[in-house]
Amino acid sequence: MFEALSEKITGALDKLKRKGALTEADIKAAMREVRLALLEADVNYKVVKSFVERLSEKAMGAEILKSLTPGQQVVKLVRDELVEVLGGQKADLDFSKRPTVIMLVGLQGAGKTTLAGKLGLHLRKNKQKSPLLVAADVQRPAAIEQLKQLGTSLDVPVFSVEDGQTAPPDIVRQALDQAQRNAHDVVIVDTAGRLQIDEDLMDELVELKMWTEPSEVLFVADAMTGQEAVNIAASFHEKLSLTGIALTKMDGDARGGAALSMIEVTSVPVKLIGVGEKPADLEEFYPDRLAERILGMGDILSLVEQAEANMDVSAVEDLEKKIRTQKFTLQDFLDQMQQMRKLGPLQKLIEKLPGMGKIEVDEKELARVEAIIRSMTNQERKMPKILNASRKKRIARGSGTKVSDINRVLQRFKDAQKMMKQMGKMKLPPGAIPR
Ligand SMILES: Nc1nc2c(ncn2[C@@H]2O[C@H](COP(=O)(O)OP(=O)(O)OP(=O)(O)O)[C@@H](O)[C@H]2O)c(=O)[nH]1
Ligand SMILES: [Mg+2]
Repeated sequence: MFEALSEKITGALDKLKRKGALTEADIKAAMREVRLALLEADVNYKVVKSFVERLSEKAMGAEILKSLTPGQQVVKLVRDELVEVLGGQKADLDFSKRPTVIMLVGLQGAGKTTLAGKLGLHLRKNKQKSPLLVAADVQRPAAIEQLKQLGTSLDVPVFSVEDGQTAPPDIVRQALDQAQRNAHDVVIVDTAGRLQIDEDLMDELVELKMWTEPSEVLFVADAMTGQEAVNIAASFHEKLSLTGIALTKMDGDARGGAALSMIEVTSVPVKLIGVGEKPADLEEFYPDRLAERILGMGDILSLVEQAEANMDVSAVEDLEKKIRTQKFTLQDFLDQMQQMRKLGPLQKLIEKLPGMGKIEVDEKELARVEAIIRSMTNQERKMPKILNASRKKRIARGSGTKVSDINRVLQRFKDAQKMMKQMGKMKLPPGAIPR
């Protein structure tokens, strides 16, 4: 997602960065490329127009052109303007009411039910909440079963009524009683989707909203849909006064423009993003991080959060200590690789690292590295210096590789060590966003 956009925009801006001094013509040329990149990414043309106009005006300012680093300044402007288009500040879910009712609405197949499960898991695991999922999609019999199975596998309780006649508002009312009895502080309501937005569906949702007074009405939108998503979002918003958007399938290869346009057109903030089919593939949405990801500045913080949620925390702390004290060994390298595997496909992780968006992960190569380290003795893992020619030959035999492969791994490890030394010296206050 956003890869093509990211590539084009960074291309245009890199040209600016390389130049010492900038002329108005340089900026105009860059703005033209930014404009094209956005249009090609399927961003609504009106949104593009106002975006580029705002940007050009600021970029042409005398202080930018005369500054010592005009290219950098323009990049910062683009970043700031992108953050604005993406909603500006991060918008949190509102948990002030108890129970907090979160209603999920949207078109058929948008990912509502999946999101209900993901959100339930996220709130239980990371926010110390006690969520209750409610199956208020009575259109499809299979829908209730889908949510029940999801809830069971995630250890999040599901409320349902399967008599085939109770209407969604009644179901939700009963669910709220249940929530009260069982001390659930969040109630997540999964509603029925439709292929087309029809009056009946809307009326049902409006009624449901009236009865349940939800804290959040989240429009679940498939990021892969094109321009028409903008109008659909607008009409849902008109009827239901949405409080947020949840963009799903952000892991797909959509161009991303519809997502950008939806935010700008409805002014409803994106609060959550779905980045895969698995229950853990949910992230809170940070406009600044996505803007920086689009501009190739990486998304280290989401990565760190994802890592913290999935990794063994003591192992991470341990690793951090080793990095700081520079005692990182090949054994740690191996342990770290195993921890990384727990985070899922490496490609996804790598894409979040600054400047690494284009690197392809070679899983075979990783397996080779692992095999090589496994063929070393403990002492060798701690002190790779002792690896002489005969030891290397033994390891090559043991791991089914060549001595040149081993040298390459050792060189990489040295590079990693060097990088870690530098990281160890960096001092960032916790939670600081590197700009
Ligand atoms: N790749 C990917 N697939 C997703 C994501 N979220 C949902 N899906 C898939 O999208 C399909 C539809 O998801 P559902 O959650 O059933 O959609 P829904 O909105 O509840 O659909 P209806 O109940 O029929 O209206 C499923 O195959 C999901 O696995 C996501 O973030 N990434
Ligand atoms: Mg569903």
